[in-house]
Amino acid sequence: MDNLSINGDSFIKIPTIKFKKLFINGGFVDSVSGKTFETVDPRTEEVITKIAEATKDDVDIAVKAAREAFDNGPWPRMPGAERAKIMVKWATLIEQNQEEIAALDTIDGGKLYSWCKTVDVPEAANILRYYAGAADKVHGEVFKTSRNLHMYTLMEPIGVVGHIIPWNFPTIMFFAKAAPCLAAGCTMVLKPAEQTPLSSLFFAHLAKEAGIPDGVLNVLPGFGSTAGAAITSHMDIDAVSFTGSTETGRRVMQAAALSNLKPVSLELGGKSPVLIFDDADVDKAVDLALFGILHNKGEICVAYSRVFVQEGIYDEFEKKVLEKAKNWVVGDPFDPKVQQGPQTSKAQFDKILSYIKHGKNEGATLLTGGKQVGNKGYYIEPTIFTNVKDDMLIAQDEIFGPVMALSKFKTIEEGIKKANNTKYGLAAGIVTKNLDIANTVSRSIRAGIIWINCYFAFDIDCPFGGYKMSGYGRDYGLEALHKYLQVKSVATPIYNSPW
Ligand code: TXE
Repeated sequence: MDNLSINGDSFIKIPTIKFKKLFINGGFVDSVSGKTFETVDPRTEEVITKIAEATKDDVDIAVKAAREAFDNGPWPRMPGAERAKIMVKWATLIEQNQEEIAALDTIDGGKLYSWCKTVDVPEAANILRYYAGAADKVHGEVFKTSRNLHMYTLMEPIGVVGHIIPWNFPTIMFFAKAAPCLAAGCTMVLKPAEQTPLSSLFFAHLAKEAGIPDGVLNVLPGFGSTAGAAITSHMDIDAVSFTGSTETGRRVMQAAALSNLKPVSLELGGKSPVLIFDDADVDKAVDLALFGILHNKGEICVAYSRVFVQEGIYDEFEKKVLEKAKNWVVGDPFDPKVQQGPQTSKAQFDKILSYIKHGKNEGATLLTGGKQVGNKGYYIEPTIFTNVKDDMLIAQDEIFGPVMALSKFKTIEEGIKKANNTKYGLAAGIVTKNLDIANTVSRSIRAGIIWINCYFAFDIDCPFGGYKMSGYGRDYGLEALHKYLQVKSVATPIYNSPW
């Protein structure tokens, strides 16, 4: 690892990239085609390294290994407690490599290093330990039937699972998918996003070190239209778990339907509202709203991208939010003073700027921001639009960047109506001290998670997923474990039953 110096201070060691090949059947291998692709540092727009590119042939080989590991290997057959031991060891290895993993996500995805180190990486270890704890508590039920039958259910692992993950949370997403799947006794093939393959390959290496048997976990960097599509349409993959855009989610479901009807779970886009009521502490509400849209540079499916402020405090809110947004620190994500790094990719950077242009064209007022910061790296100013009408594109489409659509509302009913005026239903926020308002609004908004006086309040024990076009199925909690299990009913007659 090399030392990185920012403004004369030496902070961090930039890791040497050790793993660049596909991870199949317990080893790192070149792709069948020999193809590679470049992964780019969004801070500098420079190529970090070349990574082996999986295509359909590699998916076939990986699925064969995962199938063999499932049908004949030890993983699904060993007691849950044994799987748990290996998963716990994996968690420890992750913690031991905390700084290197955090740095990989920072150079690959522009994420804040300090946040990755103190939140994302420890959370990965937490997720593993949580599901390790569940691995030996998977059981069915026994039924008192209406006939002379002894009937019970077995909870069996669903089989070979395909996971496709996005680029905004490469570490947490990896474990939100892999940990419950492996705890259930499944085997898996995971495709990281093409923009952020580095940490996934590192996790594969640590999985091997922890003792996960060959073939159980396979990691295939590559593109969606080739490797991703080969996973979703594979006849020998039994289930797919996907996180990404709503548009791609539709393709995933279609491919599953047209192949072997595998069940899919989809965690898709969002356009989450936060309703700030007149009784709110304005300073706190401003902090919450800004964190809600600028955290992880707005590349979060649950971002508070629509901010609705009740008319009594609107003017004060607008003045204060403007002041704070102007002082928000954008820059190198390794610098501990920085609050916002670069967007993950050129494509995302261009998409955000084009929505900003669109917002101006459709008549919204640009209160602040709207431009690139500097002239190198995918940095964008914190951007706030006011006078936003609910039917404008910037109020309807997921921009996935540091762009807030701010508007006002009068009554609770109007606020609820505005909040629900979206095809998405992932998250929503409420800022109020009034319990009646909090209770009414939380039950009236159609979204998978409601945060009252907070943002980004996740816990591994609490399920997370979408309503409406934000998808279905849940990650996190025991609900996620059940995605990777299926129920088998067993019956046997009881002769001469006393009952
Ligand atoms: O997403 P894709 P993109 C939203 C966000 C963003 C937009 C586009 O609005 O601006 O999507 O991002 C794989 N079959 N979200 O284009 O395409 C792909 O390789 C199978 C919200 O990057 O959904 C990657 O691994 N897989 C979201 C993953 O899908 C395919 C997070 C996500 O990419 C595929 C990311 C195909 N045909 C973007 N095509 C969230 N919910 O957090 C692509 N992929």
